[in-house]
Amino acid sequence: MATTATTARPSALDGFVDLDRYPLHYLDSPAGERLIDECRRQLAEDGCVVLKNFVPAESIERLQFETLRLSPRAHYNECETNPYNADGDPSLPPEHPINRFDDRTNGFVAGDCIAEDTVIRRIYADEGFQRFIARVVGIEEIHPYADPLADLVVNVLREGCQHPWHYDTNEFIVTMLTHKPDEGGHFEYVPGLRSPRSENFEGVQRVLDGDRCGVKSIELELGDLQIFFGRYSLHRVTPVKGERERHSVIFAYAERPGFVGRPERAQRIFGRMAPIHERMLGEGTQRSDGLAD
Ligand SMILES: O=C(O)CCC(=O)C(=O)O
Ligand SMILES: [Fe+2]
Repeated sequence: MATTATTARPSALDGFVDLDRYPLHYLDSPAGERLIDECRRQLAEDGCVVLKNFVPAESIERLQFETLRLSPRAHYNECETNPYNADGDPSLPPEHPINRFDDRTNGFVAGDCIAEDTVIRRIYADEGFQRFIARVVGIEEIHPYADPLADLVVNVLREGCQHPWHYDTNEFIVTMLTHKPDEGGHFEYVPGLRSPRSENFEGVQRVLDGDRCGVKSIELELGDLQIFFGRYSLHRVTPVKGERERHSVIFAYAERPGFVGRPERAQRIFGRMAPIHERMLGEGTQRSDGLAD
């Protein structure tokens, strides 16, 4: 039988992504347009979209095995952070969100440990996937990082690890759960709690004090792809309990080609630098987009 335009598939993702449900390489087809519209609608509505079973059942075992094998290489860093990943302010009262610090201890496996032929790197490198993400988040183009450590990362939460309530520095984050803990490790968020016009410190304080009203919790399954606008939606991952770790893959992209994170950040997150970071240190180069983090 002759292959038609919509059934011909680029081989790199074949079987690793449900391309019937998520036609990444036919975004201009009616099904592709519908998918993008629906994702954009959900993102506009509450800053989060989850593509269920993005990696189909037939590849879940392989996916899970990939990060299980990598997880012993995680570098753990311990820190106390407030929701803004910033310093406290002694002129404000202790209950103010800026002065509310909580433990953020978790592990990261750097991108240079993740081989080309893994499912996760195939997805990361795929141009159809990149175009899809760009369309969904409303950016003309996105580019893989030129940072060999921070481009594709496995975040490992072992027992007791969490991401406390915070806002992200990045506009959007693309993640995939690849290993589930026995208990805990739930992703929770409060859609649109702040805006470019208002920090809404009172609202943040209420959430930190345990107010659950407005908190959404999503039940992620292995192979679900999550796209999240974390700059305005306060969010956390609850502490992991039990021996089974929580693994999630972070697919990091930038609006411009050539992005490399700051050397100090590489040292803190991964416990080491790549040669490009060493060169940046030598040359006194700051982060390529001029942002603080
Ligand atoms: O792993 C996740 O699901 C999200 C973690 C997170 O919020 C972050 O890395 O900023
Ligand atoms: Fe975050």
